[in-house]
Amino acid sequence: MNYPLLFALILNLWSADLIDLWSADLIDLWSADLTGAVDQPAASVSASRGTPRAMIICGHPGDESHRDMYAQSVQKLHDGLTSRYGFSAEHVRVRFGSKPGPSDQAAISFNRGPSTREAIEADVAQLREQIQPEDALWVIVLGHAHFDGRHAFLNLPGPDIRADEFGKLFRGIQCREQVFLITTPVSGFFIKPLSAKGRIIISATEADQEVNETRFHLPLADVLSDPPNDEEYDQDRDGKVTVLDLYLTVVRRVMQIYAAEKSISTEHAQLDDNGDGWETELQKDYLEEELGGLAKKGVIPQIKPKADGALAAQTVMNITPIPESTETPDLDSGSADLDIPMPSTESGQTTE
Ligand SMILES: [Ca+2]
Ligand SMILES: [Ca+2]
Repeated sequence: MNYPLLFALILNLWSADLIDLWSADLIDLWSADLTGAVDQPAASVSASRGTPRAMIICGHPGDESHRDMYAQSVQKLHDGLTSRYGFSAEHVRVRFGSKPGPSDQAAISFNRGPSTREAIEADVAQLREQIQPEDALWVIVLGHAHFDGRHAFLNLPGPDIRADEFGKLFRGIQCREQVFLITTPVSGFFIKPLSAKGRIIISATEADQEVNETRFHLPLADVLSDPPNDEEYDQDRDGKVTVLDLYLTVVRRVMQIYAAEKSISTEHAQLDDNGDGWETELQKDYLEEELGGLAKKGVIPQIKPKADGALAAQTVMNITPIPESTETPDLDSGSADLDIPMPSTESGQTTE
């Protein structure tokens, strides 16, 4: 009997069908209580946030070294969303393009199964039935992709999916917050078909023949799983960390990778969030010349209200502080509160 497989099957069935029995109210009650327990000012915000939902889709990961690299990124993304950004594990759908291996951690070991086209379509169909207007939806795509001269495709186990077909899957979905991060080569071609009012779409590349393997997923996974301090994260210096800051922080790190290698960047990330289907290389105004930008020292670019970046700059990332349970309480001060329960941040933990 293949017990890991059986367990994964049971977990998938459970996450596919029984999660819906959890009401959003219960989740909100939980997060409000827990957030209150660690005295987080965002408690009232969390309670009205609806359910944050995510899909992490890694297509066919390729050879063994790439497979391991993508598996690590997926694990970090999963851990980051669940431990630092308020997503509960049962609402983070992971699909991975090859079978789990013995060295994989929970996000891969217990993923929902291969990222076939059919499975992705089924996941989105199910998501459509579940998602509520007050919910947040994050979709993160990793792996390989190709361009046939006319269309970009995600490389999947089995038939690939074209950019416009992928966009169509999500057409018309409406909820409070929508963030798509397409980190593959030729991902710029996914912006137009995904573009919609109220939706932030970020791609690792231009809508051009940027067909080389991308780095974008690496710093994205690092930044989400280990949020940098505000000095780095708050790129536009407005005192809050937003999706714009996430974008700029990741892109800065991508360009630093290429600069350190003394190689020319073969990926130029783009963002569209004004729903017009046209992407913008926003980072140009924020990055210094040595990182491929045109930033002027001491000048913080202003984004016009209807321009790309305006919605991302308003979309705050509510970062959960790291529990301080490992610190030794100061028993002499008389101020230590020994009764405060702390949320677990172990990888793969659910939020029950
Ligand atoms: Ca900011
Ligand atoms: Ca645009």
